[in-house]
Amino acid sequence: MSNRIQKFGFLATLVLFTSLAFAQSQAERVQIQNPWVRLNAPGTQVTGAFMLLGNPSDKEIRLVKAESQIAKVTELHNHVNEGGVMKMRQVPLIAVPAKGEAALKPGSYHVMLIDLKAPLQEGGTVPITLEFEDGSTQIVHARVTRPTAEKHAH
Ligand SMILES: [Cu+2]
Repeated sequence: MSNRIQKFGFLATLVLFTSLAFAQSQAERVQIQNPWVRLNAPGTQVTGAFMLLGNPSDKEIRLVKAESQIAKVTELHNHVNEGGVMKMRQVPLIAVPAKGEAALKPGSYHVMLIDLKAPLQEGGTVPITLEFEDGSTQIVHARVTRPTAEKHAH
């Protein structure tokens, strides 16, 4: 076998493995548990959405965008501690590590829903479209839930 054919065989194998690794989109690989939206406080037009993002695959998944028809603006946020004061910051992405998970929860990462177009109904669901780094999307239906005492204020 000539050197050239060996090289071709190696490259073909490489391409095969690469295409297998990318066969599933990030939206197909992510596993979403318990999506919920905080019932917004009376008189406010902003709230947060929370969920657990699981990644059973061996490649990182990156959530890069969220959209919802119920809000004019939807952003990805985190809470950061600035000199002892917790503040919200917009983040460009939320990474879900390979064989790991990312928790969107009060006081941490969340989907921020700004300028709500209609009042939320407790027990109802809100559709949120999640977009991942590869452009794939998944719609989650987040349950509108009244915040309890331990889910401290936004
Ligand atoms: Cu926020």
